[in-house]
Amino acid sequence: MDLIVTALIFMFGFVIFSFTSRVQKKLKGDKHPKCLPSFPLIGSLLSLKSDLPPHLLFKNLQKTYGDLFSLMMGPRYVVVINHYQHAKEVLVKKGKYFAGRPSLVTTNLLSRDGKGIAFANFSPTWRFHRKLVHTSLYTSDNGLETLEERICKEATLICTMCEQLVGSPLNIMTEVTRFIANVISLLCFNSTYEKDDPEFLKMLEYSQGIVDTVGRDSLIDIFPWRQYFPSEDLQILKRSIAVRDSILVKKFEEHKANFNSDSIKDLTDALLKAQENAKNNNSLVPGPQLTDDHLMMTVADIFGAGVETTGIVFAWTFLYLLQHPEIQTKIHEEIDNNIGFERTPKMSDRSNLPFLSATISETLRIQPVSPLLIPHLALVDTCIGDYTIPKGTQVIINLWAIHHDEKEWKDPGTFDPTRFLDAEGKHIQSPSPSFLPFGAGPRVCVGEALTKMQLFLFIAAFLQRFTIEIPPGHQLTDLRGKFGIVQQPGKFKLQLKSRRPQKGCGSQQVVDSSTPH
Ligand code: STR
Repeated sequence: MDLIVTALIFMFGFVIFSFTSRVQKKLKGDKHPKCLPSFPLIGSLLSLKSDLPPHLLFKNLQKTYGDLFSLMMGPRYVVVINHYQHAKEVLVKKGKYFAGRPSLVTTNLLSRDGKGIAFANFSPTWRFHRKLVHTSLYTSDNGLETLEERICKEATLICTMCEQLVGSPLNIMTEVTRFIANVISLLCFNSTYEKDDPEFLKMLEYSQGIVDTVGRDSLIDIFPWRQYFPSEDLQILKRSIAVRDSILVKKFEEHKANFNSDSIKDLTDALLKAQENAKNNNSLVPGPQLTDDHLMMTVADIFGAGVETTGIVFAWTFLYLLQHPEIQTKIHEEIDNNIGFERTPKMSDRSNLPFLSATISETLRIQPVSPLLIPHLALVDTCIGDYTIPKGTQVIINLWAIHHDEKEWKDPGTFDPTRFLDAEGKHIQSPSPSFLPFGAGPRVCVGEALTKMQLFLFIAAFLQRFTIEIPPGHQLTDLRGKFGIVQQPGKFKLQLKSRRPQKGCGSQQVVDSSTPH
């Protein structure tokens, strides 16, 4: 065994060495980014060893190596971008050149070798699936409720459920996540989960397993040969994927059995319809791939993204409001003055609630959901600024550094929604170009509009009815979060206080906050 490992190490050492020198040869004579010290076989691993999570480490390295620097992730040549100008060049200006995705062991396992949307390489199939998703999410020409109506319904349900939780310290996210997940479940599968639904609990567990292990540049992704040796992470990932697949296949088969092309109710139906159209259209030209595997991976990405993003922003917003009660009071005043207690907030209220919108933007700035985005890949020989970038270079955008750039944001570590307000108190979408919470360009988040709508409607409906407080005797959870493909906050407890309607302000029954249930 030892002999085999040694032989393998030498073999890979040779491959890595020849790759490194190939990259360096290509770069010779051109201006290339400063590279972290790098050695054959291990690349720059020694410089990357740190207690800090990668986004903070990269931000620190920026001081020594500049806004844009490179490193060797084992055999892979990686460029790290810490400034918005370079980020915009990669994402927007040269978006097509950098629209690839590196092929990683963990993301390949998750996406059945790069199918779906999030981790699929740039291709006509990828583009087609993305378009289908976009149309299915945002057009409702089938007599179903509009997206806004569906979200409002779930938001009202959350609030009604929370009325029963007023008074005692609780981990609110366990309850709230189901309503947030139900919106994406409706859109993907036209179904929702009830409290304590075993499938829902299974889904949360596998999803956490995936977030903990996928695309984190773990040793398995850096040294693909490690997948052939025992690894706990890989086991967790494989087990989580198996559970996901059992749920996914069941839903997919049910949809196939009940499919009716005249009644498209959700994303799965829409994808099946595209598959049927492609079958009926016996074109000689090969079209985008629409195998069952392709369809399932697309739904799995959208569902996974829907579950693992909006809830996280919701939780971060709660944490910052607990830290800044004065901000919560301002939002309450804004809601009271513009909506009152009689009706559920709507999207058309957004322009009247600039402080709430600014608070959401500030949360997305200070705690970007995906601090390093999903890595990009250069599809051609190209450049960033005057730096030469060879085809095959992996590009990591450090969104954290961009959102915490001291030159663009005063005291970037301070939570201050007023930076997103103009002199008249109106919400500014982006006071600095150094703000890209959903990425940009061809690979911009396909759920951006949906997420923004959910955040506004959920948070407005929630704060209309409740005040959140740190339970007596509890400490505020630290705000560092847990690094991963998404940055999750730590678990925390809060206490809900029901808000009493002001005198003469409608008949809605509101529970007195001071009487715990
Ligand atoms: C969460 C866990 C899961 O079950 C499936 C996925 C696949 C899509 C991923 C999602 C993940 C995490 C959030 C991602 C999303 C695609 C886009 C989104 C990475 C791993 C973001 O970029 C924030």
